[in-house]
Amino acid sequence: MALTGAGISAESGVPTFRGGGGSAVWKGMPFEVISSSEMAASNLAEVWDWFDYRRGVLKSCSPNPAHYALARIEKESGDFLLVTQNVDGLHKRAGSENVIEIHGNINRARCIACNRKIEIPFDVIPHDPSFCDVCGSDLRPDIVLFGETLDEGAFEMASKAAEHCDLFLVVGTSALVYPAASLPQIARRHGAYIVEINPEKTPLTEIADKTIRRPAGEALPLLLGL
Ligand code: BV8
Ligand code: ZN
Repeated sequence: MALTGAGISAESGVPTFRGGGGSAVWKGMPFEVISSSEMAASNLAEVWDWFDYRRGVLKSCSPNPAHYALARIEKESGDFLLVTQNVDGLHKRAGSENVIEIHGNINRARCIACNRKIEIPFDVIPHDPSFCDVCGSDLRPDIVLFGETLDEGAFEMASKAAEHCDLFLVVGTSALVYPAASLPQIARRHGAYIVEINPEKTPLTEIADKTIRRPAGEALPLLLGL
C-alpha cells in the first residue's frame, strides 16, 4: 500500500503546505487556521474562498509521472491500496481506482445538515450551488478540516490494510498530520517494509527501511524500471 501527501502533487504544480521552509498562508492566516472546523463554523464564506482559490489553481494541474506510476503498480500488483491525504483528485485522474481519500475531495461539497454530497467540477468557480437542493441548508467543502474526525469507515479500512501489507510506500508527506501519519507506524509494527520517498527528512525517516531522497516524479517511475 501507499500513503501519499501534498509532495506527490508538487511536480504537477500544486503548492505543498509545508516543506522548503515555507508554510501555506491564506490572507495572513496559516492554513491550519483557515482549514479548520472553527473557521467553517464562524466564517464558511472565507473557507469557501480559500477552497475556490485552490480549485482555480488545480484547473491547470494534471497528474505527473508519480501519480501514473502508482496507478500502474495497482494494475500490475492486483493487491494494492492507495491512501491519500490529498484532496486534489489527481490520483483518480491518473487511473488509480483503489483509493481512499482520507481528507476528502476538493471537487465535492456536502450539506451541513443532511450530509448530501454534491460534485462541483473544478472549473465552476466560485463553487455553485451554495445550498442543498434537498433541505436548503448551507453546503461546505467535503473535506476533513483540522479538528474534525475522519470518516471512521475509511480510516478503519486504511489501518486494517496497514496491519496486513508487506510493503508500505510513504510518498511526499511531512508526516506531521494525524491520524494519517500513524498508518506507516502501524504497518511497521506489523512487520511491513517501509520505503519513504521524499527529498527531505521527516519524522518517519527513522522508521523507514529505505529512504529515497528524490522527487516522487523521478523515483517512482525508476522503481518500476520505466
Ligand atoms: C483529528 C484537508 C481528532 C484540508 C487536512 C498535536 C499533536 C498531534 C495531533 C494534533 C495536535 N494538535 C492537533 C492535532 C490534530 C490534527 C493534527 O494532526 N495537527 C497537526 C498539524 C499537528 N489533526 C486533525 O485535526 C485531524 N482530526 O485529529 O480529529 C478529533 C477526535 C475526536 C473529535 C474531534 C476531533 C484532521 C486532520 C486533517 C486535516 N485536513 N487537509 C486542506 O486540504 O486544506 S491535512 C493537510 O495536511 C493536507 O491534507 C495535507 O495533505 C496534510 C499533510 O500535509 P502533507 O500532505 O504531508 O503536505 P506537506 O506540505 O506538509 O508536506 C509535503 C511533503 O512533500 C514535504 O515533506 C516535502 O519535503 C515533500 N515533497 C515536496 N516536493 C516533493 C516532495 N516529496 C516527493 N516528491 C516531491 N516532488
Ligand atoms: Zn441538505
